[in-house]
Amino acid sequence: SHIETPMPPTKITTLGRCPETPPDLVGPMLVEFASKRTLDQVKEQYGYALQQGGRYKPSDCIAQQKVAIIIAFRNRHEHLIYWLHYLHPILMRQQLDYTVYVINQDGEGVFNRAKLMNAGYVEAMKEYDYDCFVFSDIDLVPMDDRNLYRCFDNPRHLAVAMDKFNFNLPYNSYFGGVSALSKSQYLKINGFPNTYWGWGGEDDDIYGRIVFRGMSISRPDSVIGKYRMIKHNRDLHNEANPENPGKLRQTAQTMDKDGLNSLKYTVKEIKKDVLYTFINVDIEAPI
Ligand code: UDH
Ligand code: NGS
Repeated sequence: SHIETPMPPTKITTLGRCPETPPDLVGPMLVEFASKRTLDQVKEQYGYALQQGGRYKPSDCIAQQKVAIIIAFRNRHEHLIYWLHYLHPILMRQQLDYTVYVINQDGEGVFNRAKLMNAGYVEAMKEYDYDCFVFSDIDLVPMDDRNLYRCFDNPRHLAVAMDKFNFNLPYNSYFGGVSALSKSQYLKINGFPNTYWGWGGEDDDIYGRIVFRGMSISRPDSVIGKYRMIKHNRDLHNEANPENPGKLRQTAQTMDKDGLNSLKYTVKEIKKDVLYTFINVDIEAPI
């Protein structure tokens, strides 16, 4: 027999969408890398507001966008602490529904920033239906929280005024440091190239892909787009690769076969820290 049990009354709270302009932004901020910080201090300060894996969403409104922050990483733990210390409160004030993904290159082979970013995109998409992907270097901290870590009508370049370039672009087509692409913008360019091993050129290739697909670059102005970079020496196994600059003449031809559709890597470990999701990947790097 079938008995109808009446549903108990449920309290319905409907959240509205967060405003287009987040209300609690402060504008210009002091950013310095002289104070020593520990991961535990950062956890104590911001851990309470986060879900496992460095995940946040505003409690009082529905975020405008679901954003995966993807960082290509290896052996930069001190930089990671500064990045988390500065970025978590900024991203919270920006009222984003976000997760921080640290994509670690396994082993000592030649580094490949763009391929790690591609792996980060695929892994993030397995977890949640993100609308927007912000690709960031670990050593770049924005100096103004009005520089929104979200996506725009065209691919967005965020790091437009870095201290090391005297708060200017080094050249007009520069697309390095920090950028944001929506899922559809990213798919339109077949993701990033997988074949730029070592330092240099992958950001210029991405710029080319965007232009060849008829899109343009969106940017904040050079006041809002200021960044500080943590000073560091050149890493081991990430030497400038003399093969890379020449590849840029071929981007229009290579972009259809080198990218998301040719990506091969294996996940070795996924660790959910309070402050970030750590994904260790083998990207088949040459020694
Ligand atoms: N990255 C790592 N580990 C590495 C290499 C690169 O995590 O071993 C990541 C990290 O997110 C970094 C990004 O890749 O921010 C870009 O690499 P990079 O910082 O080496 O590039 P950048 O152009 O520096 O900033 C190049 C060397 C500059 C030497 C200057 C000496 N004064
Ligand atoms: C260009 C590189 C870019 C790099 C930019 C800034 O020459 O990848 O310099 O470099 N392009 C090539 O190598 C083809 S920086 O001044 O930060 O060392 O982002």
